Amino acid sequence: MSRIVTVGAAQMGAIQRADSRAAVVKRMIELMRQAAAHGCDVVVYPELTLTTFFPRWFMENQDEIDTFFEREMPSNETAPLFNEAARLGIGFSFGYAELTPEGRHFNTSLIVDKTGRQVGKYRKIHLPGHREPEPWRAFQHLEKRYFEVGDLSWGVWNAFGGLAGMMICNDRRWPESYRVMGLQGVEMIFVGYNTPRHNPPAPDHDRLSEFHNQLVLQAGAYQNGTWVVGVGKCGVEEGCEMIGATSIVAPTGEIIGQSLTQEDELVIARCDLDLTKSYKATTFNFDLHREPDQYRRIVEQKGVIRPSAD
Ligand code: CDT
Repeated sequence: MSRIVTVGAAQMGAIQRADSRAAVVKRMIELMRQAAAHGCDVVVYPELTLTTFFPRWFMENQDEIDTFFEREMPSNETAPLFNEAARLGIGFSFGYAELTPEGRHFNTSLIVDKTGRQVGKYRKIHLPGHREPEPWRAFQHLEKRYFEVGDLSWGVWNAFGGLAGMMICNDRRWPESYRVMGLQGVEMIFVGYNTPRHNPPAPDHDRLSEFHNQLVLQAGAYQNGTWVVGVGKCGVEEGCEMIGATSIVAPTGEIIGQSLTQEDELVIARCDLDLTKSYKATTFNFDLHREPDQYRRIVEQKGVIRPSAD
């Protein structure tokens, strides 16, 4: 038996601060049309797709910060994307900065099914970077300042004939993100990212940026018997270089599709959701082989031991 979902991973090249939402949505629609022409069921876009990666800039004026946030979804500016998807009969997932009616700020992503229904929402939990500006950096990473920690945990939803879930960028480096969805039987995880090549606090990691991206996507897929679709916003955005390496990873842990450029590029793969079954039923049969009592026991006895600062 097979349950094929054809996925289009819609990598996006740089989006500058001066680029309008309308211009970005136009690029997204172009990739969506390519995906539909190739028979894709779903097209997946990066984290914070609609704007430049604004946490690289320190802004004090909340009105200015809020210009990067969406108060409603769809809005007048994003409606053309939703309308085109409905016309094409294609699902999609993308990230955006969400400002709720209560004034809360989240780094959010959505799954919209082929009928245009918003089936799933996720708010980023692992917010990297720092809260206070660090003037020594050429580029800030102020996610902790501009967003609240997501309050929805990691759900999974019936979509595209299987169980789909989401995480956002830095979440992919943490095994807990995959495992919480793995414990709910997830079969396909969508993860958009904006990953600068240069990591100011640890520049010795820079040469490993793509390797670490692949490492976590592949390990997360294999260890949870799930497909993982990792989609980057990349290229040189306002002088800041970000990695591409958009990848579609099978439950085997193998990368079966990967981008070749640092620009808008669609990576397509036919993904059989039934390939998840043998991993979930054997090596990673959680009911049979996980030992949560033992995981907890030593931590409860000793507490969490943190490395010293030096
Ligand atoms: N957007 C985002 O979460 N970016 C972070 C950069 C951290 S630097 C290691 C990421 O994990 O890719």
